[in-house]
This record gives sequence, structure tokens and C-alpha cells, in this order.
Amino acid sequence: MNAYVQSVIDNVKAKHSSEPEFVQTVEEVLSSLSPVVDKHPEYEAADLLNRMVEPERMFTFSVVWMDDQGKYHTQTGYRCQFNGSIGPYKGGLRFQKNVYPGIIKFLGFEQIFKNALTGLPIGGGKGGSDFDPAGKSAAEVMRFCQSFMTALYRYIGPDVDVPAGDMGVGGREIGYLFGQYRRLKGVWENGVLTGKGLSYGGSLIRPEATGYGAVYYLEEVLKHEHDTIEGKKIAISGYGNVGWGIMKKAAQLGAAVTYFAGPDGYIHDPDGVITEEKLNFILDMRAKDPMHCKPYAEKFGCEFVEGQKCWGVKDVDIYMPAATQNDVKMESAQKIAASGVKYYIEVANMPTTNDALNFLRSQKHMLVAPSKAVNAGGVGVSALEMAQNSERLVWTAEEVDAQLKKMMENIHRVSAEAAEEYGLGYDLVAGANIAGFKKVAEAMLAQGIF
Ligand code: 2IT
Repeated sequence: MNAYVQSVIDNVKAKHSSEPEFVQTVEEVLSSLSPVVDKHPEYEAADLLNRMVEPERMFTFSVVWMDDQGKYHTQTGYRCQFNGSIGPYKGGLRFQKNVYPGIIKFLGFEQIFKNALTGLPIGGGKGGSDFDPAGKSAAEVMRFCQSFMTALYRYIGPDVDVPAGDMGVGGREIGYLFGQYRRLKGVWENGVLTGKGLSYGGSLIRPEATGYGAVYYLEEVLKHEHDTIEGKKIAISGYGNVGWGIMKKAAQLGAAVTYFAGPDGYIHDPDGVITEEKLNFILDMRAKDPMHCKPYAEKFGCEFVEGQKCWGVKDVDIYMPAATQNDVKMESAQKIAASGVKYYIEVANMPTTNDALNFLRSQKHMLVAPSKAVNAGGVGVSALEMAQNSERLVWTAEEVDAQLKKMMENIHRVSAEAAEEYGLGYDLVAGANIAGFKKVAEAMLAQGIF
């Protein structure tokens, strides 16, 4: 390991020992950069890595809201404006009980490189709150979102920082947040948020974009291996927005998700989640109760394995973890490696612990693709939404989908080329880190210190 890279990792470990997720992502990204820093002494001379692991700005704010019984609650809101050197800060808001600075920072750091990979001018940011949306009424969610935006609106804007959704923040929440922004500012600036409804500046294909993009990326990996997607069987975890997009696009391209896991266990549907009826059932099931996927097995008469994950099943061609961070730990990774399945395509942000990821990468029979490249189509289409908003135009679904496909091809290509350039072969994990890093590094060097 390059000594400068190691020293920065050590600094972060010492300084952020209470934020293990942030330490994990920094270690994952920086450990790919050793050959780059060896070759480019100017990065060390400018102390670029220490500058990159320190958010440009990060703040908290109180979010007070009243429940339906008239009781007050106080939550912590966060926004991390991590790196703005290639464009306005861009990244989602996560509303989940477990949100704390380590989660916001890990997501913000990943977002810098992911956004750079899209090839579009967006910097890295992330935000959210420890608000728990589970069991809240629509009115409670609306009051929470209004209070959240009242605290945040001065610090964001179409050329400043453009939040979007993440876990716990979907189209409904973005609507409430945008309504409050507009009321407070008295302007029509719909480029301030992405993931909006179609009636006020949302982009077609944005809800599907992360899942669709992941499947387009998968197609590129298969192409590289002289293989095709047709007839492939896929096991995923998660059946949220992203998992649903994967199911839909896989079905359109003649593949099928045959296993999916939720919080209560996993489903095995050998026919695949490929019909409109099944896809719609999943949407309904999730809206009614996001914690249980068992009703799918009851409805369609297939197997449900309680309390288990589907990592290690053998009758699939591809694994795509699409639930949440650290879903695949060493124990699951060993089962995955032993299954003989070749393709491990990460989708959720940091779904694999570092030891498990390195173990999978070291398997000669396997190909591993990293989430920051695979899931970049989501934020990529958010950037296309910003472009449509500034043009005051709406593009057709076909136009957006075609651009998304092109974007994913490009992300795969630049990642593969970056790895090749440093003699690493077809290493998509290192390649994504290197390609994303170099773009941001160049912009930071060009702009001097601030
Ligand atoms: O993790 C992600 O890239 C997102 N949650 C989407 C961010 C965005 O700005 O669309």
C-alpha cells in the first residue's frame, strides 16, 4: 500500500472510530487508489486525499413535529455537502431510525465517486433524519417533511445542493418537501429536488432508473464475458424501489428474478417475478407492510423460507444484493462463493462488508461489480431531471431510457479502462474507484484550495 494512502486511512480510523460505516467506505475506496497515487505525486503534494475525506460542510438541525395525538417529537436532521468540485452537491435524503452521522457520511462519500462516474456535473452530498416512517400517518409524514424543509431550505437550491429520495423518502415525501420549499421561498425552482411527481417537473423513468440501470450495467458485464442476459436467473435481496426496477427490466430482457429476500425471510418463485400481476402485487404488499414478503408466497403458491437470506442458493446465475448496507457479511459471502454462481453485482449502497467483498473479489470463478457504479443510474437520471427542469422541458420515457442505457455502458467502460490502465485487469471495483476519483481529483487540483 502507498504510504500516503495508508496514512490517510489511519487518520480516518483514528478520528472516526465512532462512525464505522464511514471508516469502511473510506478504506474501500482509498485502498484502490494506491497505484494512482504512486503514479501521480501531485495528489500527495496537494494533500488531496485528506481534503477528500473531510466533508466541505456538514450540519445538523432540529426537526420538531406534532403527531396525530398532538404530541411533540424532536428529531435530528442532517445534510452533508461532501464535495462540490464537479457540480452542485447531489444526493438523497434517508429517513430511517438508525440514521446518525456515520451513515450520512458513508453515503455522502460514496456519492462523490458515484456521481462522478455518471459523467454529469453533480457533486456529492447526502442527508436525512432519524425519523422512523414506520406506522406514521400521511399527515404526520407531511408535518415532518414541512418541518425538515423549513430548517433546510436556506442551504439548498438548483445550483447549490439538490436533495432527492433514499430509504424512507419516496415520491410522496419529495412532494411535501417541494411544496414547503416553494411556499417558503416564493419561487418556482423545481430543480431544487429530484424524484418529483410528473405533474411538477419529475422525470419519466426516474422511479425505475436505479433498477433499470443496474440491469443495463449487468448486461455490459455479461457482454464482456461473451454471455447474454436472456434466460438468466437472478437472486436479489430487497424488493423496494430498486429491487422492483430490477425485476421489471430483467423480465423485459428475457431474464427473471427467481429469489427475493425481505426482512422476514426469502421467496423462491421458480417461474420468476415476471408478470404485471406479480410486479403490482409486490408494490401493494410493500405499501401495506414493508416488513413482510411472505404474503407473496401465499398469493402465488411458492416457497417462503422464514428468517433466512437467499445467499448461497445454487439454481441462479447472478446475485444482486439490493437491500441495504452490510447485508452480505463474511458468512454469506462464503455461501455465495461455495454456490459456484459467477456474478456478484452489488446494487444497494455498500451492501457488502469489506472483508466479505475482498473475499468475493479473490474468488477466481467470480466476477464482482461495485454498487457505486451499478446503482449510479438512479442519481444519473436525477441529473437528467435537473437538465429537463432547467430547460423547462419534459423528455419522453424513450429518450430518458436511452440516455440511461448509454450512461451505464459508459460507466462500465470507463471503469474497465481505468483498471486496465493501472494493470489490474478486469477489476470493476478498483476501476470504478479510480475513474470516479480521477475526475474529482482533477477538478479539485484545478480549483486550488479553499
Ligand atoms: O443513493 C443514491 O444514489 C440515491 N439515493 C439517489 C440520489 C439522487 O440524488 O437521485
